Amino acid sequence: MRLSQSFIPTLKETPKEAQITSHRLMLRAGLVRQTTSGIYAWLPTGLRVLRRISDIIREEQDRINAQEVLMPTIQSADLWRRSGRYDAYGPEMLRIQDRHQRELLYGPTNEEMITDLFGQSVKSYKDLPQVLYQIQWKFRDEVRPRFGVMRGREFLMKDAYSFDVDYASALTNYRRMLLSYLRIFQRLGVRAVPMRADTGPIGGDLSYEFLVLAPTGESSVFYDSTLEEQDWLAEAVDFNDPQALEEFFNRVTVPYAATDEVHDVEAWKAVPSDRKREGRGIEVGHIFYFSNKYTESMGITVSGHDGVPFHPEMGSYGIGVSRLVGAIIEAKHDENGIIWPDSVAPFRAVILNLKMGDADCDRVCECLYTSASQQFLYDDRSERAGVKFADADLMGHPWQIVVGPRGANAGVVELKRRATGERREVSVDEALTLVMAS
Ligand code: P5A
Repeated sequence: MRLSQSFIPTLKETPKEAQITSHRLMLRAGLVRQTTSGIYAWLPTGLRVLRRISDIIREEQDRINAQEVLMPTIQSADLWRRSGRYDAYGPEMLRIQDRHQRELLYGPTNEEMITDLFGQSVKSYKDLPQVLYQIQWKFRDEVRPRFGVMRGREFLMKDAYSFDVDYASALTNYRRMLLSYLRIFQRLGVRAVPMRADTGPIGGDLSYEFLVLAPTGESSVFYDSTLEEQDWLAEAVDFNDPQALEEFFNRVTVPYAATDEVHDVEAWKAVPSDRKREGRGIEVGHIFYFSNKYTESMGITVSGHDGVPFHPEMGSYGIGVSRLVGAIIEAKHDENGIIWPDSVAPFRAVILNLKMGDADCDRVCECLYTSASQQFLYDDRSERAGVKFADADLMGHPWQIVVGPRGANAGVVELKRRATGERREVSVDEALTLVMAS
């Protein structure tokens, strides 16, 4: 994309309404704009990040054989009356009436809808297990929307739902999902620690939250530092082997880690003091096992191997996709701006033309740009070098390819790595190879 023609409205001033770094940087880098309280429009760069996060989530969910669906955002109130949650959900639910005075709502989550869809189509234990997921907008009329996309009212969630014949197989799906989540967050370039948590309005009796550690997080957390050091991608756990999953789950969830809501002071005492970590975290994922809470209340049965109907066991598994954009920035920034991990960056690199109109600069830049124009941002504005450097740091592209007249004449560019600040002079070809390999 050519910056001179793009819609990336960066701001020089720090917006007054933004209280935390990620919110400030998202507005300044032109990723989002608020349209009304707690509701955001995603501009081209922000949308690219949202898509890259979604793509990684999809790959990892597909890997464990979860199947993608897309459910509507608008749901009928009757569906929620069947589970008994219509009244229980309270003022966080946005309730709507259509022209025929039928009661509808903007879905805050989809347990009811997926349970109903499942019940319409699955009649026998032979069709189990099933794991379905979607990436779809949700609405929760939060009392205090704040911190930008971190606690919005409309937000993008990946929500998955599992259906199983019995407790043992439900637990296997739950553990599989936990492993999938650990892989997802690591691929997104952040450390998310799994912690025992409260279940809230979703219900059930087994629940883990995934928290990105950051001082601006809304949750207080207590955890054993060994959890920070794991390389989950290096784990060769076979997703299809229930025993391997159980062994893995036990290994991961034994070290102490809990949010303040379920903090166990006695268990905390047993953690060696040099490994005790207390701090704050941003909840980026939450997984639940709730047995047959929804299948039972909504009257959904399938026939068992003995012919006797039963209510399938369920779990649900959420990731805050739009919140993650904020959480990644909270974890990855410096005083100059965002530092995107390669895996989610909106562009692989920015090309900085330090002297627009100089024949050598223009030629080298065009040559670089046309080699992968969809993945590069080309700063072809007639701005001072200082402005271009500042904007590049603010926007956080993993690489900056700096093209000045003297170097360009000799076929040389300066390559800067945003995360480390390291700079080196390389040939145009070498620059391309390094950038494309990361
Ligand atoms: C799990 C999937 C659920 O709703 N039902 C379907 C379950 N869980 S949850 O914990 O309530 O939400 C899942 C994740 O969504 C993100 N999230 C939010 N993100 C931005 N703004 C909000 N107001 C908001 N509320 C929840 C969180 O990351 C949460 O873990």
